[in-house]
Amino acid sequence: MDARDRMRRELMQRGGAAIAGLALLHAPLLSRAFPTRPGEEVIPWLDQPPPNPSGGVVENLPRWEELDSWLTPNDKFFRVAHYNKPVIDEKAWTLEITGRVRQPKVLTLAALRARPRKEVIFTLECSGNHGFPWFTSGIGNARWAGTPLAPLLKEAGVLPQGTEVVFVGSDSGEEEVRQIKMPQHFARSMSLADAMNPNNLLCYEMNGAALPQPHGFPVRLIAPGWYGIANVKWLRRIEIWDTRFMGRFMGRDYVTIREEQRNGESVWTESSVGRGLLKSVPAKVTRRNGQYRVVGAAWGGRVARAEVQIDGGPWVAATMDRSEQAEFAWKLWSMPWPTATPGDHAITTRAIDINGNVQPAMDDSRIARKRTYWESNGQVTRQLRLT
Ligand SMILES: Nc1nc2c(c(=O)[nH]1)N[C@H]1C(S)=C(S)[C@@H](COP(=O)(O)O)O[C@H]1N2
Ligand SMILES: [Mo]
Repeated sequence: MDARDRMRRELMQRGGAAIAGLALLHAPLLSRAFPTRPGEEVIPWLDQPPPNPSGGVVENLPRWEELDSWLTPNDKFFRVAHYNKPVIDEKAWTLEITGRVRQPKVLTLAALRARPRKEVIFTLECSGNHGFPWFTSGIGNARWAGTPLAPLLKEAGVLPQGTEVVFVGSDSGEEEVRQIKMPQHFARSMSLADAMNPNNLLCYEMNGAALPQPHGFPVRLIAPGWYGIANVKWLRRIEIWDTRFMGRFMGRDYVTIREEQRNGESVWTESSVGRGLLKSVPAKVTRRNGQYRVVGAAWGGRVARAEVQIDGGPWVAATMDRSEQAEFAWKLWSMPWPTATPGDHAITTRAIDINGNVQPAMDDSRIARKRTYWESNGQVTRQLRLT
């Protein structure tokens, strides 16, 4: 973070008035991608995703064309639930911290709420997003609030042999491994070092409201920078283990299989989905007074800029919306399209991070040689017809 970022963040923390003042002084610098401007109409994409066939596992997918705010309202936020969707009575609920600790803990919601409060604005994307034609908007940005996890783990006193932190949800289903059928709760793990990251929250609030039931009421893990799967909802237990955790969502599902070429040799790798990857999309094309513009989002890593390619032409830098920014939040951007002509068009975008890494093209080996659908951060192309 450089000095200007720091200043911008301080201004943001001081609130909207300071930002509004700054926006007036530096209007061209702080050009806003959002919200929709008066008189602006959205041109719908031609390539609409097919209906969601997931049978309730994935719900509430928005259309990208609807994007008109930096924060996603709770009722517009996508949802994923692999097992049941528990409705939890907060009075009967406790969170247990157990396993390889000196001082196991049982915490009520009131006890968690009484602890220091922290907020983070974090864009949560399902790592399956763009893994299927129907699943292309499994992402949302919210202001999450809760209490930091690290001090609680410290108070519990993780023993020297404790290396793995397992987050267990209240939801459960039946799993079969090596012909053994067993009931299992939804669970994901992190190394102790990753779990101790000061950004991780035991989250009880989403955009100023109590965490909604479908998003994990009363408490979920929020792990900024990680794919959705790490953010365990309906939390029930945190277990400290001295072995690796190998549950379904760590070791079987949410696993990326790739065939890599190393010095002319083919090497197959299997890895567990972890941190979010650099990505962007064209969200919508708008028209006002005959003027077109492309609006989009970029996220997953430390995004520096976004570029837009129309009909296979040159890559053109978009204008980043600097009015609203946060370290773990998507960046919105826009680009005027003065040469728009009637007919069919293809719009592709790519994100570039502060180290110059570029979001891979669909034919990049990282994407083309990937055999599973998770971590699909290849460049997205959308189709459009102008009349
Ligand atoms: N307990 C529990 N937590 C869970 C899941 C789940 O099925 N059960 N799904 C995960 C997945 S795959 C994603 S993408 C995110 C989605 O979070 P959301 O439903 O709040 O959008 O929750 C994660 N946490
Ligand atoms: Mo997910």
